[in-house]
Amino acid sequence: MIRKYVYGIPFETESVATEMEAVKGTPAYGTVCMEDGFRFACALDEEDVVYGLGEANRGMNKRGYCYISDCTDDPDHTEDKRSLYGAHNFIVVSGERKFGLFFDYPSKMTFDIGYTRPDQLTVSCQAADLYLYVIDGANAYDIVKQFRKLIGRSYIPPKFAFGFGQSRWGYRTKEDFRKVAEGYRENQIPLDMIYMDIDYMEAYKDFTLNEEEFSDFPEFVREMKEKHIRLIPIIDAGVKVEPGYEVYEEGVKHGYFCKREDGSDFVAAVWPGWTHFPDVLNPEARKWFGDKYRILTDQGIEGFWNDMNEPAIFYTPKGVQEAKEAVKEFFQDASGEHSVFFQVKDAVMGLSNNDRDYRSFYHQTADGERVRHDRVHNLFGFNMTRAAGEAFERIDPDRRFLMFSRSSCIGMHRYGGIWTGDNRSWWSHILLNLKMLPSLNMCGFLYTGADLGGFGSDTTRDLLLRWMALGVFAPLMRNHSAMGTREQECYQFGDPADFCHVIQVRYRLIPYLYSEYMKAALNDDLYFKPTAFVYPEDAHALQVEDQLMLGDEIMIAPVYTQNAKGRYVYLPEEMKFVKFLPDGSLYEEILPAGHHYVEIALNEVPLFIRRDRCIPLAAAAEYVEALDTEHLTLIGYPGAEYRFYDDDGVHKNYEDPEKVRTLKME
Ligand code: MIG
Repeated sequence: MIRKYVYGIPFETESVATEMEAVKGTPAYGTVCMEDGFRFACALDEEDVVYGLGEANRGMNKRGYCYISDCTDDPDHTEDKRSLYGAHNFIVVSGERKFGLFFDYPSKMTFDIGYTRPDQLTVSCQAADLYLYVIDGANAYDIVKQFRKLIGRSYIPPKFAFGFGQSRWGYRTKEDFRKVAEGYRENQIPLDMIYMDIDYMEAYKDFTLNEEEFSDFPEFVREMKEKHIRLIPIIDAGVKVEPGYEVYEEGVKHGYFCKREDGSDFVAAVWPGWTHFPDVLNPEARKWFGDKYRILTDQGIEGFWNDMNEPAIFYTPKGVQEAKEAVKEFFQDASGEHSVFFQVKDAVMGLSNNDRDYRSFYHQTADGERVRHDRVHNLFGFNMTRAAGEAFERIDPDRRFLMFSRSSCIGMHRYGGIWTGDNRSWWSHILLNLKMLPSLNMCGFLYTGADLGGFGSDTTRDLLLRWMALGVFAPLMRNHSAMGTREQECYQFGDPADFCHVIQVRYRLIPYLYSEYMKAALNDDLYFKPTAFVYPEDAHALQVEDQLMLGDEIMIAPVYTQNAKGRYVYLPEEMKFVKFLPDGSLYEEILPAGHHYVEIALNEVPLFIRRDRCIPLAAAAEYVEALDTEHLTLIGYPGAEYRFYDDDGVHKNYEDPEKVRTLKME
């Protein structure tokens, strides 16, 4: 049961896909105060667990910290951070009382979840203009499913997007890409995608190609496709200011860029230097920007990743001016006063992603209203990706395109997935990745994954292997790293056999993973769940933060500690422990419910099959299209049945009942 409340005059975010009448009165469970902005408060019982918030820091249980929905480009995901790239304002309180809350609000919002006071939840924002959805249900899982129905079906990628992808910031030339393709193919390591980061463009101009290298781009795309590898280019939010550059000229001419108060085009520096931001909140501008993706799809490209769309700002002319003055004053000042030093420090350190800049430009919305950016900040990434998603519908309505974004807001889950941004080669980030996955699913984001091996800092062989043994299960499985860090393609660590094995396990599992993804997407269900969602009566399961349920059949429990030879795992029921061994065989052992220590070597991939269930396995292949899904083996409990969904992975006729067949394990 869902109730919708309205406060003030909300901005229509289009996060929710279902029309609903608002009800009068105050929501059960809490109090609303509208004196100074908006504030929802309620008491938390000792036993309450709080789920949700999607792409947020810390645990699956969000209790005990303060989170701020404020899409931010921050590459330091340390434990103290309150904001990451997304704004996912959905939480579920689960204890004696069980209810979900969705705050449909487009700007900065604070979730104090037992932080200021351990027994109090307070959700607040500056403007008392929003919709609040309150969801009652039998349990947390049920509430999440109702919410997912409310916000509309999650994005469905093409099947090739379940293959493995290699990326690195720094690939620039054809030779760079060929080397990666060869590194994988020569070593028989499966691969479906190579990502093109910003250096494929000419001077970081969106929808252009570095002509010297890619004068015959369609030919190069074809060359890679012959190897069964797809190139996936990045698109950044900022459009370079450069007379003669078509995208710039058109945008200026038609008024499609975000504007300053005086009506001039807003200028911010990002990778290309000075840029304008396409006003993706304006439907006409959104259509225009989306249609630009056609420049690349016409050349054979079938997928993209959208970056810098918080939108990230390095600096603005105004910020630079102020910093300059502060620096000048500092050097002229002989007083030795600290205050002058701190002033210059603040002015320089605060140049990037500054609130003042976000307050200095405007969008033109559907109804012709002008709205200041900071009031709708969290909608930018959503609408940039929506621009692409809506364009794909026009380009080829029957075809699926790969699309994922860095910044997001609930609503964007209908148009694309997300990757979780600039993590580090830290062991703690394997665990952060794991904890985020079910929370993201709760908010509609099913096609997600982290940069395996870590984006920033130098990786190590063991870290990459352990992280990949988690990534094997994430719909988006990609190895990506930053310029200047140690090279981390899977063939850079001596004998690649172990990496080859781990990725082969991924491909063997794709029939199952894809089937579970499709069932989750088509039924507004979860692909990843906390164990507590499946075993709500089990007090231990309620506390597990380092294991996940995947689909209806398996549980995963990767190793995330350096030098560990295994790990502790909790089984809420009897399960079959399966390890994929490097020689291609399986280790299988039935373990009773309870706590266990299981040994897992660096080159083994573990999973647990639930009692009386089974999953299909394919023979390994070097790319998704080569997988034989007609001849599958089943592993798990003999006599069990599995409802297997499969389709061509390209088109959208999902509902055809022929696509599901029942497999029975002998
Ligand atoms: O300011 O395009 O998160 O994946 O490699 C950095 C370069 C810009 C940030 C993305 C990262 C990408 C990088 N980008």
